[in-house]
Formats: sequence, structure tokens, C-alpha cells
Amino acid sequence: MTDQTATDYPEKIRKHFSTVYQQTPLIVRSPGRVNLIGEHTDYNMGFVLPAAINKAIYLGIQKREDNEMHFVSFDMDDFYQTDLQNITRSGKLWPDYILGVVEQFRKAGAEFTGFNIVFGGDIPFGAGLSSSAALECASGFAFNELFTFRFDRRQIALMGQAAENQFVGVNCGIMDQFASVFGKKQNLIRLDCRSLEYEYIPFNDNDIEIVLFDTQVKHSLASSAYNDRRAQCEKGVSLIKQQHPEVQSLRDATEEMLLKHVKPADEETYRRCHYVVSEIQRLLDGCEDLKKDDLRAFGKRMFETHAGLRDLYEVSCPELDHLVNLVKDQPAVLGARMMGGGFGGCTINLVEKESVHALIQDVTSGYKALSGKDVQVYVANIQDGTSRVES
Ligand code: GAF
Repeated sequence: MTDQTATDYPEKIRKHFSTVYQQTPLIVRSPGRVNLIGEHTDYNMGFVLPAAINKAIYLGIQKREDNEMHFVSFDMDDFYQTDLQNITRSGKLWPDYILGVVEQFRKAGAEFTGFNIVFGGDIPFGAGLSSSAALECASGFAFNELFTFRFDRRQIALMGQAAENQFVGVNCGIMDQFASVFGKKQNLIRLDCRSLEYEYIPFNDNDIEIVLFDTQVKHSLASSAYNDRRAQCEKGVSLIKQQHPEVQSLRDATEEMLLKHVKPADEETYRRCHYVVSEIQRLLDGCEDLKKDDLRAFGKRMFETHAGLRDLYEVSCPELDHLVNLVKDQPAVLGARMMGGGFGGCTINLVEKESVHALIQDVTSGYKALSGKDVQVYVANIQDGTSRVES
């Protein structure tokens, strides 16, 4: 029922690479992420609390002698080919995450020659665990290694985000790429998305597991709704700015400002902004709970985050709500909420270790009864960020 880390991926990639291209690749691993609290706060210049996990993209790369780029998706059994003169959208999405990063590297002055890629991995696609950011960061890190470009980790994360914003067309924040690149085993990353300053917070509680329940749904409107929410936050800021020119983002806004300048103008925009302003504070308070080792108090805030995402930000969906409702009265569950952009994907649950097995059984049957669907379960543990895989 629970999954295992696909430790044999580097070997699979290496073998496939040698079959397809008759070359030995350099291999990079870039992980997916969880986020404990601080949702939809990154593009509002607030804080987030993600961690890289034991699910990753593995990407093999090697130089070619021409200017062509050949990509193989091992898991999708798909191929795409273009050249360095033709960096345009591929029409099938997955190559765009790589092409978008090539474009960003070139904008930053990098000079490429052709290259071959094979990638694969065990981050479920569309589950809200950032498989796309992992692919962007794996690509960026691999280019840096292969062509010795000397960009630093921060630049690699930022170029991954810019690729997604400008090439793929999703206006995401920096959280996912940052978590993938900067992950540290047994640590959360408390990231200030305005300054990009960050601090590692140890999370190696031996009694608690991070359990992810995957709804197995992904609504097609997810990325347009994401961009809409972002635009509503910007609208809230512009309404406040008329009276408070110093306010640059919702990070600078107070509840009082929202009540005075946003609520009378647009009730829905107010609800969105109210959620964000409360969530930024909730994360700061949650970090205090962690300092005091009070995971119960922290978990309570996770439930509050879910309520805000459901009722105010309106990015949940019935399946996510079922999963949270199924666990909310279970004493072994300290906290639970939907995670990531929303409209599907996973819930994140902090669960007492000895009760994980029983909980999974309960949720599996409960979810089936409520939604008619099978839940997928992942037990996440916190791992290091992007790195080269030595052979
Ligand atoms: C997605 C985005 F990619 C992140 O930047 C973040 O905004 C998240 O949704 C919501 O917190 O994962």
C-alpha cells in the first residue's frame, strides 16, 4: 500500500541512456517536496516551510557533437527532439520544462552545444509533489555540471521558476524549485520568499510520520485558477497601495488595511487576501510551536490552513475535503491539510508512527466509500536536495 524509494532509478536511466545513445551519462537527482504550512504565500512574498522528500527525478545527460537536443522520458516512453536554434514550446508539455530552463540559462549568458537526456523518477505526476519543479531543477543542475557553467543553487532555483513562469506559463512562486534544490535531510526549510533568506529547522521526530494521501484527482482548471488567485492577490495589493504606497505585496499588508481598502471594494478579493495574510502569520506562529517542540499546536494550525484554503481561498475540492474530514477526529493525527496549488493532489498528515498502518486502512476504505476512488498513500521522509549521483 505504501511506496518504496525507487533506488534503482539511476541504474535504469544509465542503462537506457547507453541503449539509446551509446554513451555513459552524468546523472542528477532532484527531489519532489512537501510543504508543512504556508500555502499560496510564496508569490505573496511571505514564508513557506517545505522539505525535499524521498521521491525524485533522475536525469541522465551527455554532450552531442551537433546542436541538437534529444530528450527521452523513460516513464512515459516518449521522445522529443529539437535543436538550439528552435527553442519553442513543444506542444506536449513535459519537454517544455527542460526547454524553458535552456532558454533561461541562455538569457543568463550560458553557451550550449547539443545534448542528450533520459529522465525518469518516482514523483507521481499531478499529485502536487512538484514533479515539474524537480524536472526543471534536475535540468538546470545537470546543465551546470555538464557544461561547467558555475551558476549557484539559488540561480538554478530561480531559473527553474522563471522557466515555469515564462515558458510553461504557470505563474508559480519560488517554493517548489527552492525546496528541490536546497533540501536537507531531516530538515524543513523556513524560507522567506521576499529576501530568499532561509533557515533549516530540524524535523527528525522519530515518533511522527509524514503521510501523504493522494486523491488521484487533478482538475484541468488547476493552472488557470492558480493564475487567477495570484491576480486577485495583486488586485488586493493595488487597492491598498492607493492609500499605502509602501505596500508592495500581501506580506506588507495588515488585516486592518484589508478591511478598510479591500473588503468594501471587492468581497471575494478580500477573502483571498484575508486567507494569505492569516496564513503568513500562521506560519510564523507554527515555527514558534516547532521551537517549543509542540507538534500538537502546530498540527492544529495545519487544520486551520485547510479551512482557509477551502472556505476563503477556495482551492480545495470535495476529494481533498473528504481526506481531511476522515482524519480530523483521529487522535493519532496531529494535523492535516491539502497541500500545494490545490484542486486535487495530496493531503499532508502528521501521524503518530504506531498508528500509521491502521490509519491508512481507515482512510483507504473511507475514501472509497465517499468518493468511489482509490486513495494512493506515500510515507514521505525528508531528504537532501538536488545533487549529482555518483556511479
Ligand atoms: C504550487 C506552486 F508551484 C508554488 O509556487 C506554490 O505557490 C504552491 O502551489 C502553493 O503554495 O506548488
